[in-house]
Amino acid sequence: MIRHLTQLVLLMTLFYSCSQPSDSHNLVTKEINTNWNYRQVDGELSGKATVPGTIHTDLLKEGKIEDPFYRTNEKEQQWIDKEDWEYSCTFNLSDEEISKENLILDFKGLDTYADVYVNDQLLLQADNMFREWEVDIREIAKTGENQLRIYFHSPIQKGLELLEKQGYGFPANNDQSENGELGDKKVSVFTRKAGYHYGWDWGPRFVTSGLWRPVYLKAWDSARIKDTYIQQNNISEAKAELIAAITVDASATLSGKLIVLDKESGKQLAQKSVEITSGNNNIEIPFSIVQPKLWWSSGLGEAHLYTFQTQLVVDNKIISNTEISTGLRELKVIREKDAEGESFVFQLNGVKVFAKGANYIPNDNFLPRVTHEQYEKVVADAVNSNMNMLRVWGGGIYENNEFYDLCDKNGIMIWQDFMFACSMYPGQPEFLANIKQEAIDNVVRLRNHPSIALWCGNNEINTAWSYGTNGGWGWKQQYTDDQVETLQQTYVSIFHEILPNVVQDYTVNDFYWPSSPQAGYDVEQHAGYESTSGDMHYWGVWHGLHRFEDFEKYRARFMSEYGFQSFPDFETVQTYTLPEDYDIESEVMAAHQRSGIGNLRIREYMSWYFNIPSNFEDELYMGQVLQAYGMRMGMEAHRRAMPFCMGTLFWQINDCWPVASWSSTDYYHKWKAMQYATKRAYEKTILSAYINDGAINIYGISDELKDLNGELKLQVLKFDGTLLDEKIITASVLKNTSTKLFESKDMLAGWDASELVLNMQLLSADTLITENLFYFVLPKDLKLASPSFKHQFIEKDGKNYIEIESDQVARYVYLNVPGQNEFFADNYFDLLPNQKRSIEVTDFDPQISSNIEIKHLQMIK
Ligand code: BMA
Repeated sequence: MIRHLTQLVLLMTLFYSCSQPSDSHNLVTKEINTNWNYRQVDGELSGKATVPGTIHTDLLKEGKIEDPFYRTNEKEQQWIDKEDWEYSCTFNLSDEEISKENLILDFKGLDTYADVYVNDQLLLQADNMFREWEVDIREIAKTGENQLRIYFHSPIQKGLELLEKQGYGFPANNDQSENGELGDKKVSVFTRKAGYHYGWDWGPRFVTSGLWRPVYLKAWDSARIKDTYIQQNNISEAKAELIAAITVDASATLSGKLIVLDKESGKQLAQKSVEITSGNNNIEIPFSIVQPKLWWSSGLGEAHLYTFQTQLVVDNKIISNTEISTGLRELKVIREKDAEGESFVFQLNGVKVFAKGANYIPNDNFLPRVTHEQYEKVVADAVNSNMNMLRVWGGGIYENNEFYDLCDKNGIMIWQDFMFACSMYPGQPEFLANIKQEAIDNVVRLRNHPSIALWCGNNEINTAWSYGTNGGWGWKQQYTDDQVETLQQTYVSIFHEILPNVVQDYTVNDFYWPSSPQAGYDVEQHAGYESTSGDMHYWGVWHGLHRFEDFEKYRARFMSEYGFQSFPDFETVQTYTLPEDYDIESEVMAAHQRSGIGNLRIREYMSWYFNIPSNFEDELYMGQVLQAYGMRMGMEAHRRAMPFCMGTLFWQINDCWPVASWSSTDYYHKWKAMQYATKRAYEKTILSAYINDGAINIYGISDELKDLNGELKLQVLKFDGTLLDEKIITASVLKNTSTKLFESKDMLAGWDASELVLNMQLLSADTLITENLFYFVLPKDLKLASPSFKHQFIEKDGKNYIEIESDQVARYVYLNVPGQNEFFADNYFDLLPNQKRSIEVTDFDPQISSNIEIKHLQMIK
């Protein structure tokens, strides 16, 4: 029997390998990225260009402008976006390439009004940075040298023409037209280009031009697989029912077969004979995988990816193939009526997931210079601080594929906005058609990514316009009734027709949400701070001058934005300042603080909770401590509100230049105090306390899928470590929710609250699961003594650590090595007396022991 089986396997292998089609390498692809030059159309400037790139970075590289981010250089560089620029290069075509039936140039991204000429013939007039353009050059191209020339019209001049044609402007609060020397002429809305290029309340104004994504030359015969979409129709642990929806683009009729393979096992999953006709052919091939490995978000399980290969085989030759990596999962947004309103919760493979994360903006004003390492860093920062979701916000870009690949691989779910934010838009048919094509291009490009959890129409426009009422941000007051009607109609067309239709037509089961925030799907369902359905942007803290304690009151079903600013640390500040600028109110510091109320707010809140230091460096430190303190209260309040609230995404994880902003990591991806606070607040299981009506309430919050039965240990300590009281209570922390474990009005038994800290520990079978500290009074009212520290660096198993201890409670202990890159796995932490802490140090340099600085709250005057 065994012998027979072996023979059979052998025979099958033989048959399989005999019938294996050979790869005919039909498609030739090459990137056109060398020998580029730029030229100022009405001026003298010209030189070598980098593609992908921008005019600003080309001018910088050639020394024709200074570093745009340094001091107030931005001001002097506003002329660049008023100019037309021409980019050109030559590329060679071989006899083989020229003899192919199909020859195209594939522009992955042109920023933005770009007239494309090949051998002096105009082939394309692009007008949307977010679209991909393919141009047929078959008739124009020749063997040997060919010329490619791209004329970029000034986006500002184009915008001004469009504004004039329109006759009236549109609201665009963040468009810094004044800084762009355009007075109140806000032209950003007329151009399909990243909104933040025109400035934002955390970003400078650099309206770029250039080839911001690569250009490819592609040549092939007869047919190519243009696109493969792995449709996930029914996914369970038992079975994944899938369809490979394949688009074949053919220049002639042909007979062949399409094959779908699993790359890892080499196993053929499906095959279909096909009769291809000239043009686009859409072919669906159903297949299934029994007991698939599912894709899970970070914290819940492995983010397993399958790689599916598709092959178009004609005459036993593979003439075209594709490779798609995707994760198999069922991901839904559950909106169900309940006693309090309507839920808003992501459900992954049947598990309701509390979303922990942040909003994400582009990593640079000059997009093409963002490196793969930087993308890796942001996603790693998210994972390492226990996040499972990022929101790609609508004033930036539909990110590069590599960003989503990293999110797929690391289990970071993506809330994906379409690129519309805080503005109203023109509604001419050609503008709407452009938007529709932009949506199709990006939905088709991104739909195989398992990380995409939701598509959202826009950022805050529903709230700002406040459809049908006079509320919102007061935008309507400047318009006649007819204009209001027109603007509203355009809003409905884009966000309630065009975009949801594209999501519906081009994806299977993807969820679309018209605007963030909204209380419901309908256009009239505006979100307010009292909403008990939909998502919420809670800006009472910061804009509304609410106290941090108010995070407890405004408990959203899904908190998709809230935030508080801080300055970057001193070393980052030094990258854009001179010593004479070291004052929060100096011209240079003010140029790197784009929120009009920014410094005022920071200082006001600082005076409520901490002290305002007199020294510049200390103020930077204190600003970060303040942000971490307040935002941690927010994160914990949202998690305590589980399962009513099922998500918290703070504003914002990153920066696009060095600036004071709401970010938790700065432009150089350095962790601010808040990122460390996030890591703690987003741990799988936490203890969290707050005072309500004079009573301390302690909660156990868990993202685990199993209940935990353990003990809650509560120690009331004096700052020198004296133990005043200890309680050990049995505690059941229920799975995937928040459980109140303890409440008491007389915990302090007459002691002075300003001299005490509560050490809370959750233990299970004597193992410490999690711990947290709680102080009974505001930080500024604590009677902290001056601690002395002992520290040493040790090496263990090839890793470096700092061991540190203190003789008194020390708050917000900040370890820093000026001018060096050490990363401390924990920082801005509190130390209890005589509790040795061991913290891993990466990028360790032995020199650091002599240079290390230790800062803490008590030493700041
Ligand atoms: C949010 C965002 C951004 C802005 C931030 C801070 O509403 O959507 O528009 O940068 O507030 O004001």
